[in-house]
Amino acid sequence: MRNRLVHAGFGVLSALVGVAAGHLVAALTEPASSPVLAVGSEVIDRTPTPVKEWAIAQFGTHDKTILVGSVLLGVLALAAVAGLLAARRFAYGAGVLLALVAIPALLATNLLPSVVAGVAGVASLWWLTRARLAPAGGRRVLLVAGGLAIGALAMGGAGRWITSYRTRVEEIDLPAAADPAPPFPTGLDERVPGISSFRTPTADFYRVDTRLALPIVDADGWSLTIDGDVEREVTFTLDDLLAMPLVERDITLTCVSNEVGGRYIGAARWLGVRLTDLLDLAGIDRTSADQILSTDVDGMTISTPLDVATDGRDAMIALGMNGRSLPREHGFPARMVVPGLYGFVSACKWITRMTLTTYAEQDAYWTERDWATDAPIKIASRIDTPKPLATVAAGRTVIGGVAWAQHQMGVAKVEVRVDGGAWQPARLGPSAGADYWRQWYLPWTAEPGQHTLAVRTVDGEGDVQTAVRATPFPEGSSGVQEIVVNVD
Ligand SMILES: Nc1nc2c(c(=O)[nH]1)N[C@H]1C(S)=C(S)[C@@H](COP(=O)(O)O)O[C@H]1N2
Ligand SMILES: [Mo]
Repeated sequence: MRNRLVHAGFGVLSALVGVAAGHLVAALTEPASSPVLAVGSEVIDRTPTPVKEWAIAQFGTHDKTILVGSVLLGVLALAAVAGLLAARRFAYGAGVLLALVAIPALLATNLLPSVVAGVAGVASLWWLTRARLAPAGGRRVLLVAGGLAIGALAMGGAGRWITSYRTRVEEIDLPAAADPAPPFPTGLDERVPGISSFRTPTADFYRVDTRLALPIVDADGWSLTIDGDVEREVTFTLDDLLAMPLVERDITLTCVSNEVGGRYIGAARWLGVRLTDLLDLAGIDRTSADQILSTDVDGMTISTPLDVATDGRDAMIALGMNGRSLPREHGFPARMVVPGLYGFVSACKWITRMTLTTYAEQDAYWTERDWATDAPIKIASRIDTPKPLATVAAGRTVIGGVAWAQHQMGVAKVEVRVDGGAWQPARLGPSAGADYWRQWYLPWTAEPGQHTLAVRTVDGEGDVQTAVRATPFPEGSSGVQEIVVNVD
């Protein structure tokens, strides 16, 4: 038994050395080709939509960590088997390890990290197995295993450090906007403790990416091309875009995967080039094209309805976010932003190409997965304070949160219901435009006991947020958020 455990351990340690070596080589070449990340990305792409929805609902923003962890656990389990087989005949164990790295080798765009992982894994296994057979094997094994463990830690750590160094924020000098946003009003941040900041700090802005590794985009080598159904194909460098008149707008971005009361929403000040200024330079044919198919530097695609993007709203190719250049996480150096449309049909990050085409001709990433193609953001509202199931001191307190009705003339009214009573009008924070969310609060004298709080919003056209529940798939969640709080 003990013998078997030792050999299983050899397999696990060898795999860890291989994974770490692969990660280091990927960090130096192409981070997304790190063997575990390459497999993880493929799992994401192949996961059926309902399972993905479930994972997002269960694990929220930790879904990626859980996914990578599961892939790693699976690899280590098979590596333990490889270790056991190697004890019988080395070639069998080595074969299993090589079969394991064959998967990322086939998936990743760069072979090298997987090849190095395979070589490092097999070499480690061979070394460990040989050490055990040597006279006074026990001590040799300990030495070799210790050395390999330290090597794996060092390589993994170096890989992480190099990747974060290479993906660090690169500041570009942003010119002032030719068409600036109005002065940003002071929100309720100070007055209502626990409410969402009127402007989401960039570091707290939600993130949704299909890839596990951030792409490394070199600002100097980057360009944006408009092609497809256009009079002339045009390509812009970053300097070309920076030389054009820039607009600055306050826009609230929302993810279609946001559940009622969820956190996949953020509000920022964006600086960029008007989308129509760019499309005009290419000359678009509205009689044929009906979608803009955006492609990012990794080949990920997002479709946007052409008529919506060009109906006069402030759609832009954004280069700046909250007064600085876009961070890597949010699409450096450029992304699309279209007020009123969920991110998955508009907000392409790391954008490098916009192809004018039709929905009949070409499918984007989420269209292939049966999500809606035209997906306006639904009117919604969220209670930030008190938190669900919180215990609140009896007496005077405040219920507060945010509400959004992007582009539908904005939020006109927010109403709160306590214990199923009448809808009471909440007080609204300042407006930063119809494309931006609005903070709200309602002073409340809380009586001891358990209470149910609900919120809904009414947009500028008089449309009331529906109570009818819908899941995020396929075109966004709906329903009224209801929370229970205890008052002491
Ligand atoms: N290239 C690329 N662009 C993308 C995505 C992505 O996975 N890859 N996710 C989209 C989705 S679903 C949303 S909601 C927004 C999120 O933008 P954020 O991560 O900056 O908040 O980006 C969109 N743009
Ligand atoms: Mo999204």
